[in-house]
Amino acid sequence: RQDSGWRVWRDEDVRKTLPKPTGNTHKGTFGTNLLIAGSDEMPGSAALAAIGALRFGTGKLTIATTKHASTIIGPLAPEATFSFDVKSAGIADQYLSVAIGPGLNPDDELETFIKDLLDQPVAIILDAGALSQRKYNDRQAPVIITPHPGEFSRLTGKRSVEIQKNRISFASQYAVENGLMVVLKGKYTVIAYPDGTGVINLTGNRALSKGGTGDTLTGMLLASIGTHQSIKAAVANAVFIHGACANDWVKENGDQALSAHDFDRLLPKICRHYS
Ligand code: NPW
Ligand code: AMP
Ligand code: MG
Repeated sequence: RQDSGWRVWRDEDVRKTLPKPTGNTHKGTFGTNLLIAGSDEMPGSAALAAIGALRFGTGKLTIATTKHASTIIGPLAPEATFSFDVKSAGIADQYLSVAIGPGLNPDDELETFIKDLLDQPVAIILDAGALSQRKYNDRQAPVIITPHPGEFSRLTGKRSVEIQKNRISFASQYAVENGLMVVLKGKYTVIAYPDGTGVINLTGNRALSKGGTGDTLTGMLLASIGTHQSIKAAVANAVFIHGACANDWVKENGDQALSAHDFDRLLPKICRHYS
């Protein structure tokens, strides 16, 4: 309902807010984005996030990962550069936005790194291994968390079934209390903003219920922040277009065969459709 500050994010919202080509741009116009993702065991998570970022408009992408993972990611995303010793200090001088978590082990070392990262004045997207219970002290730069209901259950201590019955109210409460944006994934992804407003996304379908599709969304969000004027629209449009790709896919292929790496082909078509 409009008066509650919540509404559906519609086709016309996307058409209105998706960035239009302007002026004489160069690869640095939209900043360099940093993806901290992937491990020896899960190199694909970083590759799939990289595909999301590169196909959703990132100018330059650096991936902080392991050397082994880089040999797998490189051939799948040759546009990306690598960092093997990323430090949180000074990150805001080098990067426009940071996404962290896909394929990372949620251990103490990672938690310490994230605490330091949260002190830096840079937009941060936290997903997968980077989602844990923690305090978010006052920050000016945005934080976006992207849990599926299982991860949101770990963050809130609430049961998944309870979360699914109260998706909007639980996501909104968490967003307001912690001063961040919550992208609560699943059928009808809920996007809660820290001011208590939010949008509901209706695109997407069960073809997305496959390992890796969330990693691709994280990469898209990373790119989206750099190309949009409004961070609210940036988040909503990434979620909308991600789902719209799956809707387009099922029209011709049904819902069984979609794989996360199909976004490499789907994103150019769907971005063009909405721009
Ligand atoms: P269940 O199974 O329904 O009982 P995890 P993950 C629950 C990386 N990946 N509604 C589910 O409960 C990621 O980036 C790497 C309700 C289960 O308990 C992460 O770093 C890939 N519950 C890491 O793997 C491709 C739901 O949550 C738990 C739910 C782990 O991520 C795959 C599962 O969540 C993957 O992306 C829902 N809609 N969805 C690669 N190729 O490298 C999930 N749950 O334990 O956080 O596992 O999401 O697979
Ligand atoms: P993750 O669980 O992190 O891999 O993320 C899965 C992605 O697929 C999220 O963007 C979900 O919103 C999306 N997704 C999974 N299942 C469905 C579904 N049944 N309908 C719509 N979107 C879905
Ligand atoms: Mg995930």
